[in-house]
Amino acid sequence: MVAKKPEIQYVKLFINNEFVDATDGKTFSVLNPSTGEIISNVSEASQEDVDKAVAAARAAFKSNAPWRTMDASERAALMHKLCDLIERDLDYLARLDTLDNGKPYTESLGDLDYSIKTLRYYAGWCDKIHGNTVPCDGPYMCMTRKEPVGVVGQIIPWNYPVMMLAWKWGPALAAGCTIVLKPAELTPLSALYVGALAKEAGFPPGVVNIVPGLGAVAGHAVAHHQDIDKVAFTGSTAVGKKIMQASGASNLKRVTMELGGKSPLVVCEDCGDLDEAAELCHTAMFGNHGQNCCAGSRTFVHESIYDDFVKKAVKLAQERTVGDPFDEKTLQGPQVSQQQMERVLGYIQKGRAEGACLECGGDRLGNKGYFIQPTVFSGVTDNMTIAKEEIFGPVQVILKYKTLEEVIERSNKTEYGLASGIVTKDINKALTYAQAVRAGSVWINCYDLCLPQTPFGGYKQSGHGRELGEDGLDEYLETKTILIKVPSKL
Ligand code: TXE
Repeated sequence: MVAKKPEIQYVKLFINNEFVDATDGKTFSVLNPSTGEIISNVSEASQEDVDKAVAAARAAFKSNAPWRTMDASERAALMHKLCDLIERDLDYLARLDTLDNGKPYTESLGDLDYSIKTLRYYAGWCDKIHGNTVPCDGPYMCMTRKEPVGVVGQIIPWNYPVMMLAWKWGPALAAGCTIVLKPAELTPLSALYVGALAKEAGFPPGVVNIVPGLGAVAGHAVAHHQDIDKVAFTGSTAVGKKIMQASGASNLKRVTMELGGKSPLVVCEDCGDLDEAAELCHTAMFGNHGQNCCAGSRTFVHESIYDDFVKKAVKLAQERTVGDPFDEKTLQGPQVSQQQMERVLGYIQKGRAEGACLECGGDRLGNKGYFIQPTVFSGVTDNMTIAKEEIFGPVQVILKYKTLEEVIERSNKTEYGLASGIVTKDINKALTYAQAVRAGSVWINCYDLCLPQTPFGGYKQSGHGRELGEDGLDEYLETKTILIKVPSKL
């Protein structure tokens, strides 16, 4: 079955529950990565527009504003209502992300299902955010209160448009913050539609604001804003560094960020079923066209099973169906943009030039849209560029190792530390690896499980702070200490 292309409904900035043009009337083009054609022109937020969105978010955060005086359980009800509306319009939203991002329709549906679960998980937290009573020195009682951090700026990427919104909105709304969201300029359409649903759900004006625009303009304005209390960012490490600097140069806003990765996935000699292991590594790498921050992008395979594994990996890559993302049979659509496609092809070129063995793929597919053949490299060594840098495309890099000790050391020889995985039947080996690897997530006999309940984030240059789970909520809370003098200590 081939899903129908959606009609576009919202292309303006969403501020104070209204869709408005950019102050200077500017727009930017959003392209269909399957064809390179323009889908629509979207209003482009300037510094002035970001100022307006922040002012709306600040007003909605005032202590007497409806959002601040409403019961926490009512906040939860609003979040559930938003989820009900996303469920109602699931098919439309999935088609929107497929058109805008190029991901297969069935994957867009999966992203939405997971986004709803994330928002509902955080809705459950709203009235369970507790402080403490603290036994303290002297004739005092002490209690702590958890309060929302305030107005938050959220800058998200294009690889999971609705899902990244849900990861950011869930904890922020549960905590009682107000939001200025800057979606990626490549994929702003689904966020704007969810903005309309938030209004329909009954969120007061100014609680969520959406300012599509360019990173260097709208993103820059959010990162440098004097009246934003926290910025949450997902994107490249290079921009992450700029955002930390912007915080230091402006108002020391809190910063959390989830950045790139070069995650090791180790297949041990005792992995059990090699077909299953190859399948797991294939999905870990090729899911979302390789455009996944925690992709298993360094596949380490034990020397005793290396050749057999490579054969299976190549077969899986060759069988992968690449094509129209609206076709339900498609597993891989186009890369998100021409720039990303060229970047990935550049890495493939480097892999060849530096002596890796190209087992299959390696080229662009067709001459319309941004499709790339699923590609597998064997004979890769740690010093090669494709083993060190994030490719962010459908390119599997297979390395050979001998001992557990060696693969631990090599796994950690990276500036990143987002995720990792190991496939083995030996629990001691698995737990040795899990303790030694310097990464925010370790998946044993599974991969890429980012569940709403479990914290996710990076060591080293893969980021600061955590998203999801209770840890993700904490990042949107301040702790206030209240001390009360009592007549005597009892
Ligand atoms: O990312 P950018 P790009 C990695 C991946 C990819 C590479 C480049 O390796 O190949 O980054 O992708 C906003 N101030 N990841 O160029 O530029 C931008 O508008 C404030 C990993 O698309 O980091 C968008 O909303 N904001 C990643 C967001 O940052 C700025 C997901 C991400 O874009 C800005 C995406 C600025 N100066 C890419 N410049 C992951 N961790 O999942 C840009 N932005």
